[in-house]
Amino acid sequence: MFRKKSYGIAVIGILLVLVLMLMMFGSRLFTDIDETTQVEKENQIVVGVSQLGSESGFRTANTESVQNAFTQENGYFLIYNNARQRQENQLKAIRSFISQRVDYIIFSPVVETGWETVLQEAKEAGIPVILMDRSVDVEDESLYVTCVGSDFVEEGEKAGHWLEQELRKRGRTQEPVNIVVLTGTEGSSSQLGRTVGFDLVANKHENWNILEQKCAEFTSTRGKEVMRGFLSRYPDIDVVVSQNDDMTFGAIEAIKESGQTVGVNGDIMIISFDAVAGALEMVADGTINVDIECNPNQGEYLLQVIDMLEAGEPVEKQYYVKEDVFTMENVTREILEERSY
Ligand code: GYE
Repeated sequence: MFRKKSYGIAVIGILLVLVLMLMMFGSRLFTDIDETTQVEKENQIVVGVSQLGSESGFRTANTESVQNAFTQENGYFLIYNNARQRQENQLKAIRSFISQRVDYIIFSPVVETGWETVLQEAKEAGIPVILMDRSVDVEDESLYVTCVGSDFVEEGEKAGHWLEQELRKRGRTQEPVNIVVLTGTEGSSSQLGRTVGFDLVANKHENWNILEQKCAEFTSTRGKEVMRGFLSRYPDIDVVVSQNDDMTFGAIEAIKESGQTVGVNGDIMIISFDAVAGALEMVADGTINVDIECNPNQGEYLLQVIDMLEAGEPVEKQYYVKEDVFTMENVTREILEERSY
């Protein structure tokens, strides 16, 4: 009896100890998981990205590049906003990033002017701002940390230099050459820079007549409309300079519908910018004479810049991405197959 009783008490005792242990370790276990998630969150770098819109193939690729870079696996928490071409939407997005106290703000400004106030607000909140693709026109350059993008003036010059060489080859250095220009979003860095760059070369040639420059908003639909207008006003256009591929696609449609031909063996030479996959195919088959590349893969560069800032290293005020010039001569099958955008 006595032995049985003590046996029963021992079992109850062991059970009690077990329950107690489970409670202790169990709760420790849960606390640990909670703490780990908390710590993980705290370790993530929160980045607010204000993209200007989704007007072009370049833009889609640029957005993808950013989204592929700022992933949870890379240690980031990305808050992404698409401003649909409106500066006021970008201002709103940036202000919301500030109120959420993000660690970094990255944005691609739709136009260059009108950013002082919001950038000042970001600065006062101690949030570093990184510009992507396009730049801003501000007196106080300390309002942003750095800019990762393209040298648009150089891109414009590359277009001019290609035309110089081509006209020399064709022996057309004296007779008039009629040029129309489809420009991108007015006041954007890419429109301003490409215009300045091309004009720098054009001004050296008395026989180059720029008949008209007109904004087609970097979109295919507007490109077609504006090109139709050019064709109705000018019967003998020799060259179309189109500041991006999307406008070029529209412009080529308009030219073909008018009964004229384009490209290497056509009536009208086509100079384009961006070099997205669809346009490179057209370079390869001679529809587009030359495409000045604008590299949208900026996510990797932005990661590097933030790594440097996190390590307390100094960064430069401007980083230019690597870019090429494509003509029928250098667009290989390999390049076409590798093109991811
Ligand atoms: O060329 C165009 C776009 O700013 C470089 O914007 C960018 C331009 C690009 O939408 O396609």
